[in-house]
Amino acid sequence: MTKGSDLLVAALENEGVERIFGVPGEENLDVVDSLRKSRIELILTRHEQSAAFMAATHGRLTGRPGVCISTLGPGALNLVTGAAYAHLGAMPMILLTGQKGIMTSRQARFQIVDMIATMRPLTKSTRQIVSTATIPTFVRDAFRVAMEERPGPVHLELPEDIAGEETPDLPLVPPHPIELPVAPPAALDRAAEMILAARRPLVMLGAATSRPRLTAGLVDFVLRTRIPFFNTQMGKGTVAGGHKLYLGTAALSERDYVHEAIDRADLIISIGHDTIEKPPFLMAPNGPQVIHVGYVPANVEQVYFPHAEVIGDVGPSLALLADRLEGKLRTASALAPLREEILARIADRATEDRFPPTPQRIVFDVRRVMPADGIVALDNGMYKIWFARNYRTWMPNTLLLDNALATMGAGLPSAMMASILYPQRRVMAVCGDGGFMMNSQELETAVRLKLNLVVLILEDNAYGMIRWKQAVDDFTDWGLTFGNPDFVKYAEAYGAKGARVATTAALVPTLDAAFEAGGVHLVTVPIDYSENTRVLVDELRDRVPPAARV
Ligand SMILES: Cc1ncc(C[n+]2csc(CCOP(=O)(O)OP(=O)(O)O)c2C)c(N)n1
Ligand SMILES: [Mg+2]
Repeated sequence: MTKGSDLLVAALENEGVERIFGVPGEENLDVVDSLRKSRIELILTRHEQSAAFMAATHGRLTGRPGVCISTLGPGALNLVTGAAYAHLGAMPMILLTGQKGIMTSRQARFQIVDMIATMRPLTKSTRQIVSTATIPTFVRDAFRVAMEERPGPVHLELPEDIAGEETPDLPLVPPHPIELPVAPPAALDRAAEMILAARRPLVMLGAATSRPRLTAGLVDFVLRTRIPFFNTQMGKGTVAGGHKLYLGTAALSERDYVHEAIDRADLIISIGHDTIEKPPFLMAPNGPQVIHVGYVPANVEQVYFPHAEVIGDVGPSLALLADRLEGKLRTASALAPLREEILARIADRATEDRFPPTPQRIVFDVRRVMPADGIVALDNGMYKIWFARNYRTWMPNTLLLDNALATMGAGLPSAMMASILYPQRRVMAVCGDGGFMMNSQELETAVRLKLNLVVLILEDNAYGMIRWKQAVDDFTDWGLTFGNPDFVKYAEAYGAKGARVATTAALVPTLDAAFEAGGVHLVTVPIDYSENTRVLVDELRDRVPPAARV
């Protein structure tokens, strides 16, 4: 005989789970005891929200769900932002929460929140386990649903009495590999015909192209067709940003230099676009034709309504599409000549010496200290636009940013997850002074886990992005500034190392030294945000779309 929690933990082991992140409560104590006897590591965090961000990032980087755990009510409610982060961002994750016993009610309604109802709009599936007999199938199904396209979070609630209930050893359900169907020939023929008829085709790589299973298929498609490409923020890195056909990243929805190419295209092959992202461009009735290539059909939006779709396993479907196109595309590179100018404009002021440094300079310097496989995880703030726009990626999933929920507070936990998964690679979290403080308590977790991690804090003593929007919309500058702790002492109080960058020239050596030394480092640098308005408003306002120019 075993008990419910033993069965749950055995079912998690059966799925290959290696670690669980979270903060247990008394309702999880049976599960904690079962974990103690298992191969699974329990990684305590200092807030449930970070546990969920870490588990979601595990899903994003590996394609296998990360697992997080909390108690009932208050703990479970702390997971909800992480659930939404994974749900909007399409990251496979399992959320396990406790609950009071369901067969008796000895504590009346103390701490009870209806978490099944709470999680319903935030997950792909949410279920209470009401009998030990269902644990093997519920767990297997949870992993299947979480990983299946479009991936996302699944919630399981295990009440205390079911966790502790004696049960015979029940057989587990073995996982099996999943092959997805490829797009049907009729859809491929239709798409090929449209592409062959286009005079100025363009490829867009969207969020779903970051799925770990897809990378090779994308590179092949780009190399075989030689159509220039750009990417959305979350599609960054899927084909190397240094590639001769890379035209840039759509960090804004319009007017940026990359839109020079988008506005001129007569056909966009939109691969893996997920409209959960802030629009990379705005479709209009007289604009380019759009072919949506995806695992799942496109959502139809006011700003995205594709004219044709190629739905199926994206890599193999693209190979079949390339078979129909290779060698027949006479105008494939029509837009490629725009590349030099777009990239030169974007790189403007990247090497300027002024102090505090410009965002462009910070992005440039971070790129210098990160090897090709180094991972930068961004929190949310003004600098995200600059990194999306200016940071060139050479490998998939090396710039982790959230352009879906776009929540503050995820930068440090997602960097920690990357550092756990890839201990040999350089990992840096880049955070604003606002977003960093939303989960800064995890510095303790990072130090305890002996991670190698550099956290770069961009200090403007403000919720800078909102302050900028306030100025752009002609509101009075009011109500969005704050004071900061002494970040160097703050790091030291956690047993991490702290450094303050006092000259622009010191940024690269300080970051390099931090990586060389290993361990957890916090580096703080002030940032000159006057560039936000100078470039993103004034300079781009004058960039008239080419259609209006002729
Ligand atoms: C959890 C959460 N709260 C509020 C916001 C709205 N918001 C977006 S950016 C931002 C300011 C971020 O400030 P900071 O982290 O200091 O970065 P900065 O823009 O100053 O570089 C705010 C409040 C959000 N996206 N997420
Ligand atoms: Mg700030």
